[in-house]
Amino acid sequence: MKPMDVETFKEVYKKRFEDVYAIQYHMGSTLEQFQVLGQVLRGYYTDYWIENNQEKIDNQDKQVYYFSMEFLPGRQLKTYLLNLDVYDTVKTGLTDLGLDFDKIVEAEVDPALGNGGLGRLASCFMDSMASTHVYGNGCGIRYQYGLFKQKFIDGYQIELPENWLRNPNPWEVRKESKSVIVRFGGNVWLEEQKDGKLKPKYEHTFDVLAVPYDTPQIGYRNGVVNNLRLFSAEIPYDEESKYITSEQRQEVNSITEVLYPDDSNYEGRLLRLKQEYFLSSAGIQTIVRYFKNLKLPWTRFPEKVAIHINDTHPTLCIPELMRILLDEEDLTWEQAWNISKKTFSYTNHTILQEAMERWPVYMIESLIPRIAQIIYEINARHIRNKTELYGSELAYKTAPIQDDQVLMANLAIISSHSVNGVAKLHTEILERYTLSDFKTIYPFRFNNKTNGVTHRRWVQLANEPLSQLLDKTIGEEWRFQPKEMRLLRSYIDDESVLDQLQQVKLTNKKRFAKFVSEQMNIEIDPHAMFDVQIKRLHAYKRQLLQVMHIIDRYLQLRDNPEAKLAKRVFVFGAKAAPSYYYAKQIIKLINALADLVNNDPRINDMIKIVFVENYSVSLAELIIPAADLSEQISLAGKEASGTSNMKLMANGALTIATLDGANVEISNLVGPDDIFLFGMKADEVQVLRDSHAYNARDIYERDPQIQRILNSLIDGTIPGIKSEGIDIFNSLVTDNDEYFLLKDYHSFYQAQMKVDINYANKKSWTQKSLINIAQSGKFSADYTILRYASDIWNVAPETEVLQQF
Ligand code: AZC
Repeated sequence: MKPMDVETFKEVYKKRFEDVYAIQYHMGSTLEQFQVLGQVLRGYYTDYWIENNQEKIDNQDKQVYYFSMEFLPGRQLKTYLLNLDVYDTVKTGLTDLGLDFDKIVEAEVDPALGNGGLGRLASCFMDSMASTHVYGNGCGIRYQYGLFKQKFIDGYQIELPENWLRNPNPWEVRKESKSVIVRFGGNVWLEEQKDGKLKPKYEHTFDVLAVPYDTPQIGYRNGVVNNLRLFSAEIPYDEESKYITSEQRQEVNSITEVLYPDDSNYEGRLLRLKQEYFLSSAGIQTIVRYFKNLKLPWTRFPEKVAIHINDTHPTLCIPELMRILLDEEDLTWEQAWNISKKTFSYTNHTILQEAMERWPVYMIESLIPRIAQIIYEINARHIRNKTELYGSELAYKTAPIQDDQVLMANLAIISSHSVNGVAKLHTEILERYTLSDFKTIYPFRFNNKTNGVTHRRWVQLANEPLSQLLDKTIGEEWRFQPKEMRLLRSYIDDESVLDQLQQVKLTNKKRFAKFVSEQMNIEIDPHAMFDVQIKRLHAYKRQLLQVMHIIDRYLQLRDNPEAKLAKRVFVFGAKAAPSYYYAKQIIKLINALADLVNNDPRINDMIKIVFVENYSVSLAELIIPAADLSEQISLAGKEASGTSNMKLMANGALTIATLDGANVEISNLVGPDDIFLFGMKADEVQVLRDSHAYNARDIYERDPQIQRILNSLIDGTIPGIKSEGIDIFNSLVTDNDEYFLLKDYHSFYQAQMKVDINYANKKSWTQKSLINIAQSGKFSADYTILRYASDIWNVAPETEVLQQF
């Protein structure tokens, strides 16, 4: 890449500032300073971007299209600077100019175009594809409002709109000329053509223009620039007159107005279905247009294009491609089906039944009638073929249409060539239980791809002190090859490295403590253990188990302020889906408990609770480097993988965990001494559930420790909670504790006591922390992407690049 020196940067920056704002640069606001920096950088990378796009066409390299309804990119500025290798130049330049680099960084909005793990994974993957030379194109929706902004009022979660586009976004490029029309509703029928072929005819359709906005995805110091394409719904220009009423205009705009704020429950809502088809159709049309430019026969489509479906949300891509191949390109069903099957692959991210998407057939029929016809045909052919081979029972059980509903996972599985889970245990559960019928029919279709995270964002940028220590200790190769972090292992007895590692942690904890003091008015001691649980609020993730533990400690300390317990700061970050009443009650409970505990002089500051408002990628970047303990305590068998577990580990936090999701792999990597495991295993949970022998009330009645904790929910110990305490109590005792908190509590408590004892020994704790950091490189999303590339997409980059990894 062409080098950029500090002096030139300063000149360019000053000049650009004056051109844009007609004032001197130091008179501008930080927002203006950020905007100009964005423009300067754009001038720097667009050459590569143009070159890359041209190369794609010239070389006809196979393209991967990653369809996701969610991307959670976080702020882009630092990633661009790092990956373009101009981080130091720009930082020094701006500082020389008397500007505040950190403030400028913070002026960028953090686009919350995702709910949680799935969206963040998509963004890590975008970064990794570019960095490993995989030609990957993200396809998503440019929601005008991202995930709601969370506020706590009187301890309750309130949702406010998140207008992330209120300021111009310097990275995106509107590509109006690449817009396509997406057709909804109306009537469709098949009409015989002169040549005897049947072609669909449409009337009274509702047409929407899908306008792409492209954002570059820059590889790490390698000159690669990929593309993230987000579509926005607009009124077609030449159809302006057709949309006369304001309701109709609103109907168009609403399609990409807001991200659906849920990560688990998909009750049938028309708007969400519209969004799914909008993305699928716009994306597929764009791909088809690209392929047609290559002037190759259709049979070669799968050689040039791989389409990945991130969870079932974009599954309508499949019938949409079929529609185009059949209706517009005149292929036969068999030809179209063959092409389509070789092209699509699908990742499953959950086994929670309530999160498995189902759409009533009538909704699909009225919203996208031609697509409904194609799904019927896929269904009919599946049943016919599979009945012949496997008998009708299996054929019907795996069919995409059941009980007048379209089961999106079934549609995705039967129409793809690859189905993967996101951690070893998750894939095993899919194969053995959730999707076992499919496994019988398609034994080779399933594979595992354990999730990963990008160390560029989560270590290099979020944790500069640690990165510098790594450079100094093991050299810089880890920045390209995160696996090389394993070299740190040999410093396990090096007092100086251990001391420095402690200093790094302390620095990060002080930074977070400052934020907490300034923003939340809570004083926390950076020498206390920072015990962190950051993830969406969901019953299966069991934030409530941690709440029980905190109440337990609090009551012990109140009885005996001298009790031998470690001083801890409990950090929570979590949003609850607005309609998820129980999760919102738990939020209120945590806030009420925080009020009580943080202000009770009797316990001597031995416990503080910090529940950060509006948890986001940016907050994660602040919290994770400061964490000592990572809480990964979901009921075994429920968390598909988890990714905060990997980020926290990479930043030297020790994990307390059930053997769930990727925790299993973390545990195997670090060994039993460097992780705190507890609780039932997934198969034990299964046996207990199947036996119907679980009796939570019985545990409550016989177990004084648990009884005392639970009573505090209903006896006024925690002021401020009213019905919440009673409802939560009932969920555990009366409604038999669906997620087995009471069953796992003692084992959890003992593990927490072991954590306390271990934390008291600074040296051995730091050694464990060092092991965790050293082993975390294996969870680099770069490796995960290379496995997708070679096993699923068949686009393994040149051997030269592979050897690097
Ligand atoms: C999440 C899973 O719950 C989590 O375990 C996994 O690590 C992550 O996907 C990435 O694979 N699922 C979601 O976030 N799901 C949705 C619909 O948001």
